[in-house]
Amino acid sequence: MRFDVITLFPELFAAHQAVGVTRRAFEPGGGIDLRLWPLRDYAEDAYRRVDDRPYGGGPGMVMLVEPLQRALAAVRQSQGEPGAPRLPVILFSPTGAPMTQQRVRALAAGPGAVLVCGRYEGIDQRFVDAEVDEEISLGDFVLSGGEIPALALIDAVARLQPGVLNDAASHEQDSFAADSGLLDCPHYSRPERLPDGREVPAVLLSGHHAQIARWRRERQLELTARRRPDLIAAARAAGRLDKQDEQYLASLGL
Ligand code: 9D3
Repeated sequence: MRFDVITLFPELFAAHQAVGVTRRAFEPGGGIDLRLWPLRDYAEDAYRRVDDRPYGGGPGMVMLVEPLQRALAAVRQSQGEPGAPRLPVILFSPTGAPMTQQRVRALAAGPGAVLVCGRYEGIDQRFVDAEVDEEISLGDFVLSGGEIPALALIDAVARLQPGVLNDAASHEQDSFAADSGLLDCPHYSRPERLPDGREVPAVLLSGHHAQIARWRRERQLELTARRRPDLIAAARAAGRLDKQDEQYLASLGL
């Protein structure tokens, strides 16, 4: 699959591609062909201007339509091999719909997308109206642009590429991944006892696999009920809580 990123700051994307388990996804044959399109290269005036003041007044600057349109035209031309699908254009914007693992999974299964990273107060609405298929937000907090949300999406898609996570089961156990819809349980490793005396929960050292599974399920239920009651409601509505789960939640008074 292919991601074409239109951005004023292409250098932000280089470090991510170079590190960690996801690095493989960006190597040849790794599943993701990531191409960067520096928006400043598509400014045409002598000052390489990509923004201007908003009509109607007010604070901040607005990204100009024309450099964005020229950059997108260059992306489309590069995608123009016969039979190539027309990739959707995703704009990262604080007014977009929240990113979800469901959306990440769907993108990972598709041919890719053109990712447009906004900066300043926003983008001229005429570009959005004419060219953008979908607007995505990273959440209800204020960033200085769409690059970090784009990186978040690329990272989430990269780790779903075959061969990136060697252990297929770790996908399934992720918070929000297909099955439980509950938050993950706590994890422990060596040493069994820290110098200050704190120990690993005994059940995890017991070798009783059924008891370990039950303990983990109860930790998931307790953590999710306390921290994300919305996810408990969703799991309940989807029929993902059994009688034993409900009894345990009732015993917590949650
Ligand atoms: C007072 C209006 N502000 C909206 C909250 C203006 C504004 C602030 C920050 C307009 C754009 C931005 C830059 N942010 C993004 O481009 C952005 C973003 C974000 O700020 N939060 C979460 N997700 C995203 S995706 C793109």
